[in-house]
Amino acid sequence: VSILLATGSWDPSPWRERLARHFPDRQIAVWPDVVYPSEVEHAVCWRPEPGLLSRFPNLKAIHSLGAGVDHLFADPDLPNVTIVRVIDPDLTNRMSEWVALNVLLHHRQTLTFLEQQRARLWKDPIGTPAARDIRVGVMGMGELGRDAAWKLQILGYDVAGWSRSGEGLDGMDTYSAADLDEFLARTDILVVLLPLTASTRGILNRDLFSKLARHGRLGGPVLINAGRGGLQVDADILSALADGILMAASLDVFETEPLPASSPFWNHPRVLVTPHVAAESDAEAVSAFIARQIRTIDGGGTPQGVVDRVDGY
Ligand code: NDP
Ligand code: OXD
Repeated sequence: VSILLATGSWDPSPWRERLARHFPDRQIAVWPDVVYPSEVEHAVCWRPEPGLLSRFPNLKAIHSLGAGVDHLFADPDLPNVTIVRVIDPDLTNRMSEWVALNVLLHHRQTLTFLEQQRARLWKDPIGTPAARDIRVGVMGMGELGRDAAWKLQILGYDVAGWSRSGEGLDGMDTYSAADLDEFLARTDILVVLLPLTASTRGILNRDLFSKLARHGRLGGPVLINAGRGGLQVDADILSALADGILMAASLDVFETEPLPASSPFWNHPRVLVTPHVAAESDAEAVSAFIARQIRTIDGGGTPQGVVDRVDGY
């Protein structure tokens, strides 16, 4: 029985090594070196090429190497089998680190201080507001959003969430999809941890930015997106930054990845760019998670992280 490994542009070696350790009795077939397609029961993938997964007639499950599954739904021939995504404390902690770093970065005006440092400029105190006076809004209160929101609350921020159902964390205001405008109106720093689906594509646009709080303590709203590039309209972020609808942004994801060298984001003084590394999939932790789900499925049980094909996340 084999496990197919198709890692797109990622190096397959660390994944093959870990999966082989978890399943010494199984063949780990690294695409395109698959000898017997009919033996493949599990596919472990990151951005597999469209049409690839339909070639395995006995496939039981597709395992995403990350938390997101939009890369799988991009395949029009995706077989109708169980889809499993990563839910793991290692990944969650990494994302919360990136979110906390970026909320603190904008709250503590680090982009301005970097400019001043480069200019050898020492200025007197500027009246930094307290964390409790900064309203952070977390869009997407799933596995990642809830952990980040909770950690931001511990840092002292005034945190609220937004999710489709309105479910979030006990003791924290969470707005439902219908209350988006109300959520935006109380938000100084918008943290986005949504999945990319038909209903979230392009949601981060000029109209949405213009509904963020206008009189917060930071002097203007800040966008922090580590969800997916397809959630945002890059050109709208740039124009909103140009006319003050947004004051600054931290972006880990972009409409086109890798971000083209010609993108104005690269040297924008009010934007921090990271290359889709907010929460990297650690081969050790993520392989262990996937191995557990493979064993559960093979034993007839229900794995963790099953994706709803209709909702797309
Ligand atoms: P979850 O599925 O656990 O959570 C998704 C959240 O988004 C839920 O709260 C859900 O609402 C909400 N949501 C979905 N659709 C809508 C909608 N139409 N309107 C309002 N809310 C909506 O996902 P995770 O937290 O595990 O991951 C989120 C995303 O983070 C991933 O899909 C991936 O794209 C991205 N990611 C990025 C990484 C990076 O390095 N940049 C790394 C890992 C993940 P409800 O609770 O009501 O279902
Ligand atoms: C993920 C990612 O979805 O790395 O896990 O983007």
